Amino acid sequence: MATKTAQDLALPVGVTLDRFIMRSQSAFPYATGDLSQLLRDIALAGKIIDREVNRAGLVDISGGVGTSNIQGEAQQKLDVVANIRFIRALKNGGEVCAIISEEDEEIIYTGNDNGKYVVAMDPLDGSSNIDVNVSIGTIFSIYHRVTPIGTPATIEDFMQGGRKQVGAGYILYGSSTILVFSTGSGVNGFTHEHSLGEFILSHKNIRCPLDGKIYSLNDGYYDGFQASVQEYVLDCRRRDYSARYIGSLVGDFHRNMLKGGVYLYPPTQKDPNGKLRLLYECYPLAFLAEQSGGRATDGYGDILDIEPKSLHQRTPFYTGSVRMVEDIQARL
Ligand code: AHM
Ligand code: MG
Repeated sequence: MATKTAQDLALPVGVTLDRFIMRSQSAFPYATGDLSQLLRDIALAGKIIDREVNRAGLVDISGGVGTSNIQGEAQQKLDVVANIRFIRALKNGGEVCAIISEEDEEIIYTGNDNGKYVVAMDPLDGSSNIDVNVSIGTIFSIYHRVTPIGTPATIEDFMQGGRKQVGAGYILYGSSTILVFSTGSGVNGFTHEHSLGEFILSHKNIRCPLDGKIYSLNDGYYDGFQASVQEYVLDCRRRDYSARYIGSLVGDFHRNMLKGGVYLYPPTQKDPNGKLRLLYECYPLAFLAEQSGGRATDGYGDILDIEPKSLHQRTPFYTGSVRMVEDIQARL
């Protein structure tokens, strides 16, 4: 267990996100206050989506909207709503010049060419769980733009590679709503206190256990996995590991980061590059994995070292406790 520093002990019980950001601002990269404001904007978007998610069963906003996203998957109404809300919050916030989203093929320009940041996001991940009251999540990744301020952003701003992220995180809409993020000095989680309308620091300096006994993958694809992955799954069974798979990446990742475990989305016969998207699913979670002492690989090297080639590219993904990820990687 991490030893408490004098600064830890000085923190009052119930630190709000705002206060935490204010206190740690000097530790942020590009500590000008803009990134702090951007995190506040993301938190606000999270609260708005949280409200929509909680109302989903009450008003007729869940269910397919009849369109499909660029990957050809049925788009749920709530995905569309979350996408619109998130984009609007970032536009209004003014810190972001451009966004890429799982729900949009092209770069979205916010109209704020003076914004210093670009954001890659999956506004509502876990689409198969939206309609059935199971945890879903928002994932985000933040870069400092590389193109000149005052000009329109370009694809170059999004093609910097995972190690250039200045912040990343997710909001998990589960049994409670939690915002988890890192700006490069550890990972912290803030639980939404609905009655106060505030995110309160609830998971300080999250550390992913070095080893674990939980494995998370879609066992239904077993026959389509390569032999080494099949062998790993058999070993997990022999070792009496627990199989836990929600089918919402954020939920599976969150549990494994807290309890120790590994999440796997290997190549399958159907999806030879895996299913998950590098820029707005794997990079941000890999950033959090490393920041919490865990690991994330595509089976060969660190996810954060993969050179991006296109906005919506996919990659195999193995992430969680270091020893478990290394065990898999050694077999591939
Ligand atoms: P989505 O972006 O359409 O929601 O897909 C991503 C989700 C992940 O949250 C989850 O881990 C995975 O897809 C589940 O896929 P599968 O149903 O193939 O196991
Ligand atoms: Mg997704």
